[in-house]
Amino acid sequence: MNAPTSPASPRPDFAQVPDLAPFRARRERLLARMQAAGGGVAVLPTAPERIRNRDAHYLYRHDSYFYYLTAFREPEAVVVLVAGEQPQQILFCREKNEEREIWDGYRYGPDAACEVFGFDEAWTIGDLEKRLPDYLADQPLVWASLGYDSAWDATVLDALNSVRGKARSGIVPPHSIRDLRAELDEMRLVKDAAELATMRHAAQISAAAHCRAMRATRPGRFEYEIEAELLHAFRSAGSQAPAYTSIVAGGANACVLHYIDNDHLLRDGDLLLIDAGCELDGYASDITRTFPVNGRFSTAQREVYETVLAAQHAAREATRPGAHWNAPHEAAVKVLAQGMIDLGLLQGSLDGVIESNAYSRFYMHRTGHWLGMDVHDAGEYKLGGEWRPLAEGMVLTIEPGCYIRPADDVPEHLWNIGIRIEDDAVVTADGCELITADAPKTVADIEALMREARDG
Ligand SMILES: [Mn+2]
Repeated sequence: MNAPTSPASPRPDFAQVPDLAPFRARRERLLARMQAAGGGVAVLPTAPERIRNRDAHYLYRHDSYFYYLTAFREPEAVVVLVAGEQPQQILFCREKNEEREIWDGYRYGPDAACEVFGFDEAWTIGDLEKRLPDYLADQPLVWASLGYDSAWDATVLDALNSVRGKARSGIVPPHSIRDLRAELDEMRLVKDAAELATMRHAAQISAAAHCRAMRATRPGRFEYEIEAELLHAFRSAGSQAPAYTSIVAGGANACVLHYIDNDHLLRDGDLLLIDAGCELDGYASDITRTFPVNGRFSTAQREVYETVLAAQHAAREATRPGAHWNAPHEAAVKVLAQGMIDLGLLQGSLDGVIESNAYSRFYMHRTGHWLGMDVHDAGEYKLGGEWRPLAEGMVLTIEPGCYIRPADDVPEHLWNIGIRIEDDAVVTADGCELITADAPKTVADIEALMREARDG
């Protein structure tokens, strides 16, 4: 590649540009889907930069849909894909600007971006408003995602109106707007080989981070110290950022499902629940482990833990091609509900506590979600009113839990026990593979790892 380089700042390592073949293949597949649905033009922007406070920005994160099709990570970019007899792939991006590059670093500019990322044409983002109507002229459909960003909605509608304004010169404007996200959601649901490779790598980094956190945990440390161990493991392995804010919840904090303060002291005799995963090259991982701060489960903690672990096993067994989306959840609920009866948390029959939803007092979330570029990834869970069947290449989490808040009718020895066990599963030809299995989760494996860390 002979991309022009700026004297102002070096071009990024080639390693930062991934293998582009899968991205091209996705653009081709989208164009084929559009063509089959009537043709037209797809327009898709990346995410805007966001101010955190005053003139400090949040760490920039590209839009997942945009990255999926382009591999391009700079802000201020739009991709235009024209279906039909002569398909066209066009990128709009920031222009070269040596002054800005001194402050903010390298930017490709249209010429280099066009060549490196494999587009037919590329233009500066400032040309978008001027050029977009030309791409829409005489096209039957516009494929766009509206309603998420009013500035983008206005850009698309202004372009459409501009084409409508030329009707008297014989130009035919698009007659309708289709939902681009719906099309991409279906594509994103089944991961290709490149995506699975990245997700496996992300999962391994996160599993290693959970091991590091277990080794570092002991009474007297603070939750944020353990969070720092996770962040160290993520970043030092090349992950760009956590995929979501890490939950490091000791003792009663584990019963707050989205606890992220992470500022409490870890006490002898408490459990520590960690829900944390890294993002690697645009893909999320999502692991939860729960373990004793002092390295040894108490009898009560172990009883609840084994119930959640058995529920996870049942959900995993129910995760295979052809099974419907809700099957793993139903399997987990069955085991958890029976466990709650056996523990004395609930009274009545198994069928009774499931039908009445009584179990949801202690298990109030679902057993999983799609996982991919977004931690709660794109994709419908139902099709035509029915839970959709699982298929090879889909990726989901399996994360049953049990959260016991103090109450008069709850046995006191179980108070403040909060447990979740979460792995990332790839649906395979005949079942599923847990790609986060390197993080220990049996009582014996967790206690062995923590003993080893303590005794050196
Ligand atoms: Mn999750």
